[in-house]
Amino acid sequence: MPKLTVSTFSPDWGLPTSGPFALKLLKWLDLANIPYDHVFEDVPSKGPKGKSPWIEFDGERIGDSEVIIELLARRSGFNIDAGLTEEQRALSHTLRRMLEEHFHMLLEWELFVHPAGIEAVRGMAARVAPGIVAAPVAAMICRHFRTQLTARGIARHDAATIAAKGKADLDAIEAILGDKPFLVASHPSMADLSAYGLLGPMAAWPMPTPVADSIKSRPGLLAYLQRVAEAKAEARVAA
Ligand SMILES: N[C@@H](CCC(=O)N[C@@H](CS)C(=O)NCC(=O)O)C(=O)O
Repeated sequence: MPKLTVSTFSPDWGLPTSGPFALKLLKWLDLANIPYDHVFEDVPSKGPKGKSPWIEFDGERIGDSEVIIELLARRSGFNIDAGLTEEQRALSHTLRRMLEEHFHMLLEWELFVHPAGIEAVRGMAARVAPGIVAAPVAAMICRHFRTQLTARGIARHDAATIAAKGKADLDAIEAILGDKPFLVASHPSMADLSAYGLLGPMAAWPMPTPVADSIKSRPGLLAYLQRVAEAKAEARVAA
């Protein structure tokens, strides 16, 4: 395999990166046993798609965790969902889309629009733009995401409706998980990596926000996230 460089947001909240899609990608690389150089970059607009994470691989800069994983899966031969039945693969895909396209908006809303999140972003901005520039940079970042979330529709709801939507997603994940170790099989699938990427940061961040607090109040879900975090490369052969 050619040399791989992975650019992600910096570590935070005890995680190797604060970025949900980056956290998912790093866990996938872990399970695939693919070595890489890790670069911390907190300005997503530097990436080829203006979003974090991205990679440099074989002379190319590539954005989007899904596109990256598909490419590296082809090159390495590691397809995390290969052993699943057609129905399990479809469920894994559906859960992943719910988490990455819907639940992600709730994460962003709690981080960039909820007052407790905005307070935390001020601290994070100090890393990128030290001194007196940090506060205006934080305000600009939060405005940017509020605009995006309004365009997507979610930020047009009141806070209680947004929290209810997040809790409904968590209820669905808990119900599908049941007593199983992972969401669709006895080993981690793509859905588990998405769940880890999207729920993991909220379970770990210290700010009191409604959906994050709801994750923290669900011991079964926390134990599950820990299982995904600790899953080893060999876990995939135990299908
Ligand atoms: N589909 C993309 C989503 C990446 C994404 O939304 N990244 C966010 C951070 S979690 C980002 O960089 N947002 C910056 C922006 O929207 O300006 C992936 O899978 O990598």
